[in-house]
Formats: sequence, structure tokens, C-alpha cells
Amino acid sequence: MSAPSMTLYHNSLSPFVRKVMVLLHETGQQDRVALQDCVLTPVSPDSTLIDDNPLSKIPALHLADGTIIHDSRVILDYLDQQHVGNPLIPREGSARWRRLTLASLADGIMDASVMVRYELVLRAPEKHWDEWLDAQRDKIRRALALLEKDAIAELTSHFDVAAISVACALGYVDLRHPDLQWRDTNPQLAAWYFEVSQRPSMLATMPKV
Ligand code: 99T
Repeated sequence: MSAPSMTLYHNSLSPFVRKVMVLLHETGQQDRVALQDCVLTPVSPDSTLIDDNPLSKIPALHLADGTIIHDSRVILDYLDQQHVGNPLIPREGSARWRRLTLASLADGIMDASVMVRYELVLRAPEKHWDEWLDAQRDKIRRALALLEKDAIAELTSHFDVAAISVACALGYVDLRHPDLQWRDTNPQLAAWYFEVSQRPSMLATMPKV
């Protein structure tokens, strides 16, 4: 086994990082990447990361030649072009736009979930903006309802960028917002998630609290 040639700014609690890690596992590339752990929030940036990503957001990927790639969508695209197996992001055609749109919906669930998390843990309780929190939670609920109604067959068909992204979004909702009890209203999505959670790539990338 050769030494890792890339470094990934990483935290196991980040669903965006997890997408990258799951893709690495699914495509057999996990040994190519060294992990640089970061602990950060919007109000406490990571000083090392800032040199590579002025936004101080993870994930960011440092390539052997010094090139920096972010955000998670760009990293997934890059890594999916570095292996010889079947692509996990369709290269062209209507499948490409559909699968990327499902992945984008999942990213939106992550974004809203992270916003809620930051509001709840970083701001004093008396400053919490309840209307805004509810609006973020509504985004999550609506996105999950759409997946339940329209996307189960597509998610089941193969474990690609769309399915990886949805699985990581659900894992994060479970981690940070179990109060949403999303399984109660989305039983098919819950059954699908139960199945894919058993994949080695998902088991190997469980958040370490
Ligand atoms: O916003 C910040 O300054 C720090 N936050 C992050 O870096 C989060 C970590 S999830 N990452 C993103 O927001 C990346 C979003 C980007 N569009 C992408 O990569 O796709 C932290 C979750 C937690 O701690 O609970």
C-alpha cells in the first residue's frame, strides 16, 4: 500500500465530509487520502484550514501538487473521476441532472440542519429566532416528504451520488435533530435508510461523537 497522496480536512460529524468519505470507500480509494481533523464553527475557524480554504469550511481536499479543491460537490466530482469503476456521478444525459438534483436536495437538508444546529448551540437561548428555526425545519420536512413521495425507487436503484448524499443527510438529521422524528412520516425512506446504513462504507463513516 502506498502512502496517501491527498489530505482531506475532516470531521466525522460533518455530513458533507461523510459524503466524501463514503464515496472514497465505495470506490476503493480510502487509502489515497490522509485525514486532517478540524474542529470548527462559523465563529471559531480552523487556523490551518484557512490557509487552504479562506471560507474555513470542511471538507476541503489538498492534492499532492498543492491544488486545493472544495466544496464537497466539487470534491465528489473530482474523486469520481479518479477511479476505474462505474462512475457514481453520471457523466452525461438526463441521469446526470436528475441524480445531481437529488444530491442537491440532500445537501439542502444538510444546510438547513447545520443552520439549526448552529443557531441552537452558538447563540444564547434568549436570542434564538424561532420563526427562522421553524422555517429551516420546514425545509427539511418538505425535502424529506418529496423524497418519500417521488424518489424511493431511484434511491434504491443504485448507491451513487444521489443515494450517498441522501443517506448522509439522514444520518446527520438523526445525529443532531432526532426530535424531528422523520421516520414517522417517511416510512419508505426509513426502510431504505435502514438497508443502506448496513453498507460497509456507511458503517465505516459513522459520526464519532
Ligand atoms: O460554516 C463554517 O464556518 C464551518 N462549517 C462547516 O465547515 C460545515 C461543517 S458541517 N461545512 C459546511 O457547511 C460545508 C458546506 C459546503 N457547501 C459543502 O462542502 O458542500 C458541521 C456539522 C456539525 O458540526 O454539526
